[in-house]
Amino acid sequence: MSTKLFDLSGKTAMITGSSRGLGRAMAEGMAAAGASVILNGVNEARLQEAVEEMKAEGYDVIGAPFDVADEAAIVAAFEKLDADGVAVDILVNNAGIQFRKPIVELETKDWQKVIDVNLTAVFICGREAAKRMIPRGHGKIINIGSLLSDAARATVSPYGAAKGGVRMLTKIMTAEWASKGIQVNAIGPGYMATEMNTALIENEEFNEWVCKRTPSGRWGQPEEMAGTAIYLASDASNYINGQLIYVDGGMISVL
Ligand code: GCO
Repeated sequence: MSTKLFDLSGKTAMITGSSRGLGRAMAEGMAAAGASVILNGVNEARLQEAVEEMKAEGYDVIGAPFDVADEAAIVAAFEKLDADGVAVDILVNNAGIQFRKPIVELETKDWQKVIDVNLTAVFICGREAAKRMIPRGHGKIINIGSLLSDAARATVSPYGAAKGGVRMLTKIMTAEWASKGIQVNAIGPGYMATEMNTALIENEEFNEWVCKRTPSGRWGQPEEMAGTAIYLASDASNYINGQLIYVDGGMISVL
């Protein structure tokens, strides 16, 4: 079987929230597989630094600075890509924030911000990408879920509600777009060693829990997301649709 199945040459991938963390790791992997990459971030300085770093590695990279919580900014970003003749073949809806607080202490504004970034942005970016993929008859959309798409823990209600929604939105996008040649799937990261989780890693009790609760016995590394992202972005997954694939060291599967 040819490895061309996993070749992303000639494809352009947009990864939201990709200046660092999981998004950056997936962007690096897709670029190494041949894709041209559109990095996104809300902090323009950090985004430009990431673009320059990846260009220095010899990759074809541009930056698209927009806040995924700002619908007008998303629409304008896609319209600029249109004007520049850049077609997004692969969209990774990765941008996400976390806000940990018990429900009874959580203010609605903080709930809403997490929902806006972690769920509504997936809808808006997905809609804008699909509007352009449908006429072309092909496209790949990869939404980033979470263990919290299926399993719960206390103090992360907006994040879990959003990630549960991402799982279902992935299926509804499939229902509407699979017949148009678009494959929509999700990746569920386990407990990954990212900046979002620094507080958890540095918490001795939580760190011990993750290492004991994860069958692989350790936190995941951002780079360990790249292979599944490449797979779901490539022709190797043209008959995979509506799935959520866990990259979690086995945590979701073992009591
Ligand atoms: C938390 C963590 C999780 C992980 C990841 C697990 O507070 O429990 O932030 O949400 O980041 O989503 O899949």
